[in-house]
Amino acid sequence: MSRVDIALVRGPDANTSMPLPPLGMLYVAGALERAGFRVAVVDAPGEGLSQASFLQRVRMLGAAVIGLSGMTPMKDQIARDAAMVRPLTGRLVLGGVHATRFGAAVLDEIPELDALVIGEGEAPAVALMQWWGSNEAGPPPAGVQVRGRPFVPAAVPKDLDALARPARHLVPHARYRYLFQTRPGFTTMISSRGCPFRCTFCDKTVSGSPWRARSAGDVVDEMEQLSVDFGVGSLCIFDDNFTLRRSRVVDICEAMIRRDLDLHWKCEARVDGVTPDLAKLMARAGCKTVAFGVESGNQDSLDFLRKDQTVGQAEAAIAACGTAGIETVAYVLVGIPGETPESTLETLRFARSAGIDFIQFSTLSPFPGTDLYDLAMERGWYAETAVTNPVDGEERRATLMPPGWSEDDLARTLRKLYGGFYLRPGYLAKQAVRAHQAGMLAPRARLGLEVARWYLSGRQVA
Ligand code: B12
Ligand code: SF4
Repeated sequence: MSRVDIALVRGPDANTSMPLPPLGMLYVAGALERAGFRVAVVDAPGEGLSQASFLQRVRMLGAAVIGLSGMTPMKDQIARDAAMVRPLTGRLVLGGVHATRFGAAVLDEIPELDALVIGEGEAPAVALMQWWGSNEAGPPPAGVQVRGRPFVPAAVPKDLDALARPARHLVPHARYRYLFQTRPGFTTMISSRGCPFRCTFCDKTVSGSPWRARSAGDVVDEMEQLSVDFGVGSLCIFDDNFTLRRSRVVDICEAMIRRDLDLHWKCEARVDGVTPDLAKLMARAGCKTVAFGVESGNQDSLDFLRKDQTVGQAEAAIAACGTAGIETVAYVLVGIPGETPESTLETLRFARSAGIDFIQFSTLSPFPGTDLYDLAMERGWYAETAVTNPVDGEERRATLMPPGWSEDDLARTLRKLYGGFYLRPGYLAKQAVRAHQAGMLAPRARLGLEVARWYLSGRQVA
């Protein structure tokens, strides 16, 4: 008899030096446990397992079903993992972004798979296990794609408070680390799903446009549980749009202050979502870092990307955080149509003067299902290049290659931007003092080392 009903597994990944908890899988694991299934999670990158010990662990579990997850850029790894674990189980299912975007085609691409879970996976995964348990009586459940059978999409969960919490007890969560972690004991969480904005490059395959949020009470209950039961001191909230409803952010922060939660946290936000008052309150509630999708310091580029935001809003949000004592991270895109390698350096000037603490410059990736991808295909601007940034998890990535740019231009511009932003004596001194005052010298030095290693390796320059 199998020791577990289902094992959700992530195979070794040589490109990920600092893996984060597999949150999507942990949500699915929580739902399966609640439904009475015996579940295990084997996270090779998180546990630092070699391929041999990963396979040994999975074999020992004797799982009737194995579940895999994956994003499109990792599709080769998904296929590798599927081939590796196939002999160790009776059934193999894939969920996550890649399965959701490409549906039945993935079953052709990866013959080892028996089924796909499309979209948010909690309810469909439970229904699939029950369907397999019933010897496939009736049609496949909603949200499940099986070879040669009709597919019916599952309804997206509207009441996120009703979901089981991620089954964090199934992974060695004390081992996870994050570049922007500010204290020992790190994990991630999600307080809302979806985003109503329409940025051309954004892949909303899984959670789509309708924004669904957990109540402030449920979010803060989970935070309290993380702090008390898991010893979490530093938390990253990975919502697409955490600050969309201001009153909910206010309620979350006030409840954190009232309950005296001693948590440091980071969130991702739009630049139109953080005002000076809100930043002050977030700082009082333990917010240490906000990452903004700044994208560009050029308004025409923002309009091209349909960001529905202005350069002025970015300046104001960054200033509001700075005044409140919150560090800012800006995500900035390189190779936007209409910009040239020279004009992109204007964004560098903007970034330096706006007082941003950290920047992640990335090339624009056209993902299937986005408007940018359709445009790239129509105009012949789609390419795959080795131009990555210091924190990219890929060796090659889908890259927009508009007129006026070559792979070499992108690589050189990225290096100039990173060097121009980070290698400033005044900036480095200021950051060192701030990090020291905040007791964050070690984590910040780690971040600096990652960037320096990438910069000095010169691997971007053709
Ligand atoms: C947090 C995050 C990260 C984190 C952590 C990833 C992780 N280990 O979990 C970090 C920062 C490391 C990261 C890195 C990257 N990311 Co990322 N990331 C996200 C983000 C913001 C949230 C993911 C999340 O936790 N969602 C919440 C959970 C609940 O949803 P979920 O993961 O989709 O899981 C649900 C379903 O998919 C399904 N499911 C998932 N797995 C499984 C497995 C089974 C068996 C079943 C049944 C169901 C199932 O059920 C889950 C519960 O409903 C998403 C945007 C988004 N909103 O999804 C982008 C996103 C997934 N990332 C993206 C990309 C491109 C990347 C990178 C490739 C970027 C880069 N160039 O390096 C790297 C890849 C790193 C790697 N090797 O994995 C893209 C994916 C695009 C695509 N078509 O694949 C997204 C969609 C961002 C975007 N809008 O463009 N990412
Ligand atoms: S980039 Fe951000 S604001 Fe734009 S659609 Fe995606 S999640 Fe929403």
